[in-house]
Amino acid sequence: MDHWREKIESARSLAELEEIRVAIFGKKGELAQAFARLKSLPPEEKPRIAKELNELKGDLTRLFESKKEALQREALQKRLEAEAIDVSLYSPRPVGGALHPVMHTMDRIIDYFASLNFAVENGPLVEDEFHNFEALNLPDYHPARDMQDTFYFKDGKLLRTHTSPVQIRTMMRQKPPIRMISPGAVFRRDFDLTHTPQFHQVEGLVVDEAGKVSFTHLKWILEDFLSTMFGDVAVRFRPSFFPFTEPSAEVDISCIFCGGEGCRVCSQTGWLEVLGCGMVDPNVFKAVGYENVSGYAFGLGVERFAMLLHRIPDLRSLFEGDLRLLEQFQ
Ligand code: 2NM
Repeated sequence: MDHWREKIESARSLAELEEIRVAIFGKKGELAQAFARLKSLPPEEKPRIAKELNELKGDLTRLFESKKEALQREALQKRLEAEAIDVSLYSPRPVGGALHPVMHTMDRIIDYFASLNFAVENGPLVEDEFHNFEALNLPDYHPARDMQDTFYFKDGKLLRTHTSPVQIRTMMRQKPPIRMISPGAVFRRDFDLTHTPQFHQVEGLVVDEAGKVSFTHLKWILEDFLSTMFGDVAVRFRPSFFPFTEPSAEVDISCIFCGGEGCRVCSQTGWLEVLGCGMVDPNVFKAVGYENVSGYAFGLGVERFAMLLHRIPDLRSLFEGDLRLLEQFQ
């Protein structure tokens, strides 16, 4: 029966060993056949041969188990070698992320006002007519409330068209003095070369007892803000109109592309419009229940600031998510 031992010893793989196991130990295997032949032996020989067969079966089983273990160890070793990773090999670094230029610009604007103790306030993107329009002295016949300009929901709610409702909510929640900005996304039904349906604003508001806040303060802070953002530029205030401020002004800086000489970007005027502002209209204070106060407010578009600061010529490139643009702001 030594050929069984040799067979087990000779197995070169677990698959081969399994075939041998079936041939020796299987239901119709050689051991089973040998046990079956016991029946035809003379009775006086049966016990001895049966004992020998049982001992042989035990020996072969032990041999089989140790061969199996050895082959398993070998297979594991082979696999470890095949799948080994050399962690000391060179690998290119993954590309790092970067802030989108609009968010980077927003952060710079927030940093300026936060350094002057302005609180940074947030509010809902889905607003109602009261906070987005009525309280801001935009009566219901005002063209800004038209379906053409505003995204309305079926229930009469709307996507805020500016961040001013955050000022309204802050004033209704707190008492003066107030010194705040509201950065965030706003939405308008407008999509062409110079408009996107979603863009970002930062608006600011300062309110204190009547007489304590004047247009002079507004002029100072916006001039300081604009020279912090754009460096050495001239700043000019032009009379304008907004429903929520009186008096109102639009603010220009001298063109940062031509230095005021006149070029394509500034339409040969030498000036770039960057801000709107004014003294808060008494009707706004009435709507939030404030009496005997005065205040100033201002608002700006973050995309426009980002385009000027980074000299990005096409507004749409800010919204396309093209990695070739974003990689330039690592
Ligand atoms: C602007 C221009 C002028 C403004 C007014 C208010 C509020 F709610 F306090 F009345 N918030 N923002 C404002 C004023 C915004 O953006 C061009």
